[in-house]
Amino acid sequence: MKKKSPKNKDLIGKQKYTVSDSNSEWVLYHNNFSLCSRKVRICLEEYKIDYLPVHVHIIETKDCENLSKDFLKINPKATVPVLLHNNQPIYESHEQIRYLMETFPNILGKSETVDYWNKKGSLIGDDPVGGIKEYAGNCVSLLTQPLFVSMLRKISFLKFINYFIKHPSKFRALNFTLYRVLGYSVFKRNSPHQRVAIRAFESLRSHLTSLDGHLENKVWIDGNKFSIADITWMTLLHRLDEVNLIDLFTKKLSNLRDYYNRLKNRESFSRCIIEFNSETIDSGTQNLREDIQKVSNLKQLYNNFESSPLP
Ligand SMILES: N[C@@H](CCC(=O)N[C@@H](CS)C(=O)NCC(=O)O)C(=O)O
Repeated sequence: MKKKSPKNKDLIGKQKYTVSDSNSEWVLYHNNFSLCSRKVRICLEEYKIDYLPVHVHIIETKDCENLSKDFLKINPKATVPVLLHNNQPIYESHEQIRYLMETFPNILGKSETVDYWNKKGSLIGDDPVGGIKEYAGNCVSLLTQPLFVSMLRKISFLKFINYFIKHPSKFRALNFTLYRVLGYSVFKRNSPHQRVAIRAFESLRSHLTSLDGHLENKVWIDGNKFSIADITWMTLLHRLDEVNLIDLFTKKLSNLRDYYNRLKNRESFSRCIIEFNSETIDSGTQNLREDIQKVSNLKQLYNNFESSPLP
C-alpha cells in the first residue's frame, strides 16, 4: 500500500496519495448526526453508488473517535465526512459532491442555477462566522449551537480534556468546551454567542426569502429535475427542523414550506437521515424543544429570533 501521512492543514479536494487499503472502490467516513456527512450520504444514495460506510463518533454523538490516531491519518483536520475513491481521500463535503458530479455527469442535472444554490447552501471555512452573508450553510451551523449544548450535556467532562488537548482546531475545541461548561448561558443577553446567533438568523432569513422567491412554480431548485442543490438544502432545512426553527422560517414562506415537505417525502431523506437517527440525536432534539420553553437564556434567544425585525 502506498501511504503517506498528510500534514497539510488546508486539505481540500482529491489527494494523490492513499490512506487505506480497502477493497471497496468507495468508502465514506461519516457521522450519523453531522450535516455534511448527511449531505454526502444522500448524494451517494441518489447516485446509487455502492460504498462502505465507516461511522466515526464525534464528541456531540458520544466520543471523539475522530481524534484517534487512525482517523487522524485519514484526515489530519479530524473532520468528517471523508470520501475515499480507490483509497485516495477527498476532503471537504462540497468537494466530495463536486467530485461525484464530475465522475457521474449524467445522473443528476447540472446548471448555473444548481451551482448557485448549491454554493449558497454550503458550509465554507473553519470559522463559520466569516461567511454568513454568503453561505446559508454557515448560518445553519451557527444556529445549531443550542442543539450542541443540548447533546453535549450528557458527555463527561473527562472526555473534554482529551478533546481539547488533541483537537487540531483549538477554536472549535474551545467553543465546544464552553458549550459543555456554560450550557445555555453562553447565549445570555449580549454575549458574543447570542449576537452571532442573531446575525446568523437574520442572514439566513434573507437567504431563505430569496430561495422562496426562486421556488415559485418549481418542484425542485432546477425546475422539474432533482439536483445536488436540493440535497444541500434538504440537509439544511432538516437541521432547522431539528433546532425547532423551521416553522418560524417558513411561516411566511409557503413555497419553501411546500418544498421541504416534498424533500421529506424523498426516499433518500428517510434512508440517509431518518434511518441514521440515534437515541442521542432524538433525545438532544427533544430536550432542546423542552428547554426552549423553560430555560431563560435559551427562551430569550428564541424570543429574539421571533421578534427580530424583517430586513
Ligand atoms: N467544511 C467541512 C466541515 C466538516 C465538519 O466541520 N465536520 C464536523 C461535523 S459536521 C466534524 O467533523 N466535527 C468534529 C470535530 O470537529 O470534532 C466539510 O464540508 O466537510
